Amino acid sequence: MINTLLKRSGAIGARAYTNVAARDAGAALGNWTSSEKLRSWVEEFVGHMRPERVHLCDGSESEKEFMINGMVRRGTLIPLNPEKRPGSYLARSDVGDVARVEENTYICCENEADAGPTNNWKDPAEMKELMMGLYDGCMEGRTMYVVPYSMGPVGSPLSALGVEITDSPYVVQSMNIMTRMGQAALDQINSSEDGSFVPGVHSIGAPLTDPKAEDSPWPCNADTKYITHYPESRTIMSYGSAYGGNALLGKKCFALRIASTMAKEEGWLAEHMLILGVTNPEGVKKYVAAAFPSACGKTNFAMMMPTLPGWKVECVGDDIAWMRFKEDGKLYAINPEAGFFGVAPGTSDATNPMAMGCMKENTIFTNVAMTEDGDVWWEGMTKDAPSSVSDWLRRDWHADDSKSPAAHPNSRFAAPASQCPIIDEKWDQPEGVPIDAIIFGGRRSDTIPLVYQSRGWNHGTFLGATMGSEMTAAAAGTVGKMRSDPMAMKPFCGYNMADYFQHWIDMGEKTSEEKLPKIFYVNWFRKDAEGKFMWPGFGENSRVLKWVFDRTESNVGAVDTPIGYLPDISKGDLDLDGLDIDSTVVEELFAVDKSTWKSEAQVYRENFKIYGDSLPEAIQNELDALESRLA
Ligand code: GTP
Ligand code: SPV
Ligand code: MN
Repeated sequence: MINTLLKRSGAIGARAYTNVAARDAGAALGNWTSSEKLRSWVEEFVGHMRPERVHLCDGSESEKEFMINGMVRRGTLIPLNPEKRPGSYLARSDVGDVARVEENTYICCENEADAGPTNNWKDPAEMKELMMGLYDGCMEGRTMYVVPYSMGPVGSPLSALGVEITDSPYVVQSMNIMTRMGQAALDQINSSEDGSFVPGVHSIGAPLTDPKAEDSPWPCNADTKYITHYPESRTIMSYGSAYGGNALLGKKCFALRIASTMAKEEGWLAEHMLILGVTNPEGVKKYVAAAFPSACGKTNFAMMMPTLPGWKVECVGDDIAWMRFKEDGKLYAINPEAGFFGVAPGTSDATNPMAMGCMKENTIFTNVAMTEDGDVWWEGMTKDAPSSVSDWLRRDWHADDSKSPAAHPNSRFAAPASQCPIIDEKWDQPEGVPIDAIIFGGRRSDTIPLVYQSRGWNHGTFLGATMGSEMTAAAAGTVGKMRSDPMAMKPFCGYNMADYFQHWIDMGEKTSEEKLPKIFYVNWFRKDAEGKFMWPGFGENSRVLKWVFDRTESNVGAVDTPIGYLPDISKGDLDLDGLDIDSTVVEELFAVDKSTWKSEAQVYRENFKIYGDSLPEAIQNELDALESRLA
């Protein structure tokens, strides 16, 4: 107890955290936490996973320094040139561990039907047994880190607490960037009545049984990976991977899969959405949330530099939104994360200067290339590639005879949100921001227009439910393959997708029509016959955002089409001033061809078949109505 008091008052010099031999873990835990639930849970896994040491995290600078030094010594992190990228490091993963593994991701609830047709399911008891088998002695020779964190501002009624056990120091320091990790979150757990938190167990599955053998810079289990969720007990168990959403359990596992089931029970929304603030030239500000599938433009849209004069975008979050209706009848959103885990390739001063600003310092890069002067590089970062770099596979790479990209297509940067040059003043506020518009969007080379508006909340829910997108490198699988990805939640919904649609319909009944956010659909990724993007995208997307902004107050026109409301280009509804674009291209970007759309609707009908009778009537009605408008 004295120890704890001293630590909190900062009286213990450099070492505020606790790092002890495993046999001393029990006593250390007693000093660290008053939560019986936390203590006994950690003790159980110390006994079972048999780490050599146990490290109880406090999220301090001294802890960060200690852990980073250790990772640099082991070759896990390479310090970047401090004159180019102060406080920043490069990590290069194992080739067998480069993205989320959806095939090995499971929702384990009592009834298979509750996981629904879009999730892998296993009986919770069976899966736990399998996981406990894998966890047996899995941390031998390693340190177990215990990581308390808050998703959302510490103490906000919209936030939630978690604790991750892991044997990856890379995961710990990534969590330090991506969440509010450390003492403040632990204090919340200690003072909450039931010590309530979401327990997440994680191991890379690579015990160091031979003390003489050299450790790999990126230890993981190349063959066996399991990412498992137990919504009924609100717990997470992950094994084998140290990459992104597989391992940083606060992100997809908690803030989406577990949180979506909590949200369903408690009447709120946990969504794969960015949140941005947009101010028009008159100084009116609104907030917008947008769901695009992985690697389909959320980070870019969230930090966009509008090309339209007088317009300003500020960033609240780039990946996840937790949203609730408040007493005033409006929907409020918080970003549960504290950092950005962004896609590197394609990010440049031209496409996303604000993201480039976020990662100027204190950033962990993973699987990008390293330049000769100790900085980072990836495809698309500069117009011309440097003549030679060290690629993500640690090989010499030469621009003039390169057969493969220097950076992995799913290479990423992890940077603190507070470093974003256009971070919104309310991003860290416990009360959240009021949402006026929700935008859905996928990566579609054909059919879907640049932007259109739904006819109302239920139709908007239908647009989300029918979202399709071409797959990206964010998940293991075939890049470019079309798949149904409702609301960008196909890989992240912790329960039956059909019930999730119904939950959205029900949410629309919680407030009056005029207070509900207006729902839109966008597609930046239409391609021409040569396979080139037809719309310039990025900052030019401000033209679309302006139309969305003005539509929320009916300040701009639209034309009523069978699929929804589109800007009437002939009447100038979409501001194309100063944009060098062919009028035939614009026409095509907004064409609603009935026969194409009849086939599109047919695809929706096909995709809905997996839900059988559980597809909500309201959604079925929207499909029927679309087809009759197209007839
Ligand atoms: P996750 O972090 O995986 O959830 O991805 P995300 O949705 O945040 O996607 P991100 O903004 O990182 O963009 C992914 C890729 O799409 C990058 O290579 C971008 O350069 C590219 N991209 C983003 N916006 C646009 C756009 O408006 N037009 C085009 N053509 N490409 C874009
Ligand atoms: C995504 O795939 O949507 C991501 C990256 O945001 S990961 O954290 O790996 O899930
Ligand atoms: Mn994402």
